[in-house]
Amino acid sequence: MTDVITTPTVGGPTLPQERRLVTAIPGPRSLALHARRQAAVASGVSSTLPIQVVAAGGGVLVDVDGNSLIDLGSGIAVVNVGNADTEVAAAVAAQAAAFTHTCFMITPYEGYVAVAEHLNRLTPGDHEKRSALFNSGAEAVENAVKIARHATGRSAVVVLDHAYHGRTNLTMALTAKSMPYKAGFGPFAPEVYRVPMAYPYRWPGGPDACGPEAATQAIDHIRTEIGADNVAAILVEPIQGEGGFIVPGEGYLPALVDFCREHGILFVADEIQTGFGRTGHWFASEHEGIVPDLVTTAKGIAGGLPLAGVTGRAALMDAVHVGGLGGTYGGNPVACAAAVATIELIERDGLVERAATLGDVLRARLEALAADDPGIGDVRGRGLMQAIELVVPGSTSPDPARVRAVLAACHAAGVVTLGAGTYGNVIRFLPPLVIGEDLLHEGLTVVADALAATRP
Ligand code: PLZ
Repeated sequence: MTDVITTPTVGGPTLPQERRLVTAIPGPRSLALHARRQAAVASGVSSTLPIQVVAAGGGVLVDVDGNSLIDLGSGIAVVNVGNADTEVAAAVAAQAAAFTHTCFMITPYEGYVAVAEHLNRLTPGDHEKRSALFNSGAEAVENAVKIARHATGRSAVVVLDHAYHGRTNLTMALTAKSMPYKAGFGPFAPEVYRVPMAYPYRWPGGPDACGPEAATQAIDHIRTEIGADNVAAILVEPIQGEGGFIVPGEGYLPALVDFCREHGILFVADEIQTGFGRTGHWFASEHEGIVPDLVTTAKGIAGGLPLAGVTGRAALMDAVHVGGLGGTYGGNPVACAAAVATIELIERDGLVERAATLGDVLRARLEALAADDPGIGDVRGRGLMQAIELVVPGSTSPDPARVRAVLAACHAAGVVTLGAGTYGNVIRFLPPLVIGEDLLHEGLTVVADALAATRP
């Protein structure tokens, strides 16, 4: 035990929007808490940057030593509306003062219904929809698979190379990458099949051929080795997240959608990382005009509170028998109050449009960096979901060591940046949609300096 005191501090948008370092990162109080944490918390739960946060808001995180860091990660695409937003915090406080839990399966309440109405309205397509709420992204994905299997009477689920869908047993099976997500945790759920993803930067035939060729390979694999009639659903991230912010080659997703329609297969979009304005549309499927049969949501839905959803065609969602879906906490009233406030804020403040315009700023900076750095092999993404892929110059060999060095330098300089990618060689940028443009530029200048200092 140490004597570190972590008195809560008021966060939210009124926190000074500045990078301010008063100690080394992490500072002495953070390190003391980190030592406590190591003695108390299982080491399998990792932390990218062990500063201990006491307040956050807008585009900054403030730690226990008084440092203010620029947030280019949003807690992995969660606090799209900014941390501890005033209206979200007020909605949470009001709901917590009224009631915190009844269990929607026992005695329901309006907040759950209101979130379902918002999801039905905002997800792609104007067909009749229904929603069900859960606690985490993985739980939403599991339920989408349950619904798809029930509605189709089929069992096979098709997922893509580089996919990430969660850490529960079924979602580990759906996730592609072994280390750290799956290694040693098997056996995994059966009836999960993986097909090629259209990864333009790494496609042997080049980025232009990527979409059609990958679709042909995927469809051929389904026809010959799985059997289209056995497939309940094809599950995709419309832009892959943990896999490295891979935007599928043009034509790939529409070809899969057509194939699904032809064979009675459900097309399920996992919009957990891409949703709620992140990519410059409410949902990333919209960039390609895709209308999924089912959509999973989480992360950005509730301003930081745990909430997730499955939204889909009414006939599919209602195919499940009464009592077949649920869970003690799914659609918790406090989380629902946060979600209603979050969604209203995104709409009222035009944050979807802001993600698009600020995304152009971010993209221009990253392309300028790539123009004179032969170790940046690719710049990609949409809106405020962009990334750079680092490679050994003159090749496409991944350079994860440089990514680790760049991230460490950014962290030391007070900028929270995240890695990603099957090969660990991607740096991803996910700032809150409300971040000030100046602060975004300052954060990116720190990234630029870190890249310059590590140039191969
Ligand atoms: N689907 C597309 O991005 C969560 C996971 C980080 P949960 N991504 C961040 C980690 O290392 O655990 C994610 C996602 C997509 C599903 C999930 C799972 O969402 O809320 O983490 O369960």
